[in-house]
Amino acid sequence: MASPKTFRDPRRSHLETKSVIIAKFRNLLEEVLIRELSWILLLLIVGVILMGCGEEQENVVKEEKENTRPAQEIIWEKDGAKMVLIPAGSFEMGDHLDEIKRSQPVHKVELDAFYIDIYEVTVGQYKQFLLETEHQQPSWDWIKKYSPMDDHPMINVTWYDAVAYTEWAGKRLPTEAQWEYAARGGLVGKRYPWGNEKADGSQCNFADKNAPDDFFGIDQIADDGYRYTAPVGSYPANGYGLYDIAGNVWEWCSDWYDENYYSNLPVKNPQGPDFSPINLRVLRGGSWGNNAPYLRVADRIYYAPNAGHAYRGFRCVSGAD
Ligand SMILES: [Ca+2]
Ligand SMILES: [Ca+2]
Repeated sequence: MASPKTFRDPRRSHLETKSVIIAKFRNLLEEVLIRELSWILLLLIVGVILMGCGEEQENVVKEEKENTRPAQEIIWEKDGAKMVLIPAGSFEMGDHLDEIKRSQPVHKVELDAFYIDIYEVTVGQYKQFLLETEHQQPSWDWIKKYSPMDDHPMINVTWYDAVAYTEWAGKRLPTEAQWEYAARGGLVGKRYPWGNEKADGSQCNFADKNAPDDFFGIDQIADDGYRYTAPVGSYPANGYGLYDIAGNVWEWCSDWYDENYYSNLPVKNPQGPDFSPINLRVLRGGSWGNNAPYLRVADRIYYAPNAGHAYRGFRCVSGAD
């Protein structure tokens, strides 16, 4: 018996061929897509890894930069003084407001960064200096009257006493320019470390209503709470975190005094004149025994370097490197 002849519908055959072609095309497309997607995925993974490494690298560089930056506040090991970093910069030194002849002309000064004591040197710190050296003892009975406790500012120091202390501690007296730059606390052209407001007893210790009656120019209304010196840090700090920069005790600077120096000084890190025609050293900031005009950041007075007084003390600076 003859096998039945297979009939093949030509239309079906055409359809099958078409299906095969579509299937093959789909497979090819899938292969291509998978291959391309794999590449894209691989590239994405590599990108993420590289970005991560970049961030890590950036963080390392950032950390290194931060580690090489000087600390903002330090404790000076020798005398235990807290010091704050005053950033490098420039300012207009001198009197903008009151025509103080000895503080003019106003002139631009540029300074490197430096550290400065946030408090005046205290009686306690000065006692430690005396314990470790053979420096001459002061008259303690007299000092106790004005600065009775260890946390009061050291007084009755001559410029030479102050320099001897800085040499023992490994520091220096501030230059007049450093003192004024630090005293301004970042304010520009203001009268006092806190701004232009009149001293009322809340900002610092000066010759207020508590001062001895025979003092000249006492402010009979202001009340700062102290007849003589106050413990250091009893009033608000200025913009750089410095206390008692105005008032409490006058602060010796390293500079000789010359009334013409402001007309003839270098812009960068001025160190004061080479000598004083009248053999005087600069003091800054006013004291418990002075009225408000002496508290001005631009004002400057001067005394013989061997002249101590109950109004006079100091604070120290150090380089930032
Ligand atoms: Ca006072
Ligand atoms: Ca002071």
